[in-house]
Amino acid sequence: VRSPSRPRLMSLATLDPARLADELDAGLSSRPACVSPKFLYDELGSRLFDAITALPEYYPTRVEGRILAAHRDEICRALGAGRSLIDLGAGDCRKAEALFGCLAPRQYVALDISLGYLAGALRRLARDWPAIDVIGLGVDLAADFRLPADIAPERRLFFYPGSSIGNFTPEAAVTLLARLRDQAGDDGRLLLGADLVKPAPRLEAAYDDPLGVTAAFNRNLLLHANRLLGADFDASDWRHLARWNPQQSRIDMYLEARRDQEVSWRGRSHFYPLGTRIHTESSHKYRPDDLDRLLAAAGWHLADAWFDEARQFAVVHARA
Ligand code: AVI
Repeated sequence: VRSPSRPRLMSLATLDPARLADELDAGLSSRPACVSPKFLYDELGSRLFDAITALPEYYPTRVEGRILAAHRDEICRALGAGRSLIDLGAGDCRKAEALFGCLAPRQYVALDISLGYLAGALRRLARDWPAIDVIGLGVDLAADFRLPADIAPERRLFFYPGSSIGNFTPEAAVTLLARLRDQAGDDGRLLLGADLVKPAPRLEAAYDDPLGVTAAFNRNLLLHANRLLGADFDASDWRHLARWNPQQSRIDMYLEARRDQEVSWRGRSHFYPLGTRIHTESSHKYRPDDLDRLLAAAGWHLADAWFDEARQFAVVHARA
């Protein structure tokens, strides 16, 4: 018999450390250097991201929370109770938990690349919500993954809040959403949060805060690389940059070398001249019509959309 205070934790093969290390090695060795934003999320990275969500300049989490709170009953009516709630990039699981009361999920499946960080949040949830079957799954959402058989195949609700879909290129976002559609079943649903286009100064301030929390989040990727690859990056030698890219409708984040430097890992030395940039993340911002097209391209049907008054952020509901 499963103890209610013990969530089940599993990891999919896509989280294999050797495979992740090879991918990071390739990204840091290429010129221009470019790595997947998933490498921002080791345990410390997840904590730093939590701190970002509390910053006055970082509006997405707060605005999305307000939309979810203001339309909670309508959202829950549209989705229907008793589903398997599958939370992508769950982090501290707070956003999903805010919907537990009205969605009454029979199963809660939290997916995250940082399983260690997730485990603490899930232990608390399993204790506080003993009627819900709580499962934690370590997954690389950028990989081709399939949900394990433990997850109920019917009445699935994929919850992807926070505009994390924006951290994928539009093409990769369609691939991920289509993968979800494929595993949703005929009665599956998607509740997706997406950040909307707004003036550049507002966006750049959200990604380059005066306390330097986002800078620490970005630089922590180098500490993660030191651990994963046995590299010897000195994080203080790298400057955080966040720039609005109007052609691609996205914020681009970089680490820029403050001086010429040699960094070694896996028995090889890599030269980064002063000013070299490592592209660490893009955060795409959408227009409401783009979202409609994105969902349709992935085989989903847009059913509802909720916005804040200033139309800064959207929460959309799609049916399979
Ligand atoms: C997780 N993701 C939606 C965040 C974003 O806004 O793109 C990550 C982030 N990067 C810098 N600040 C926050």
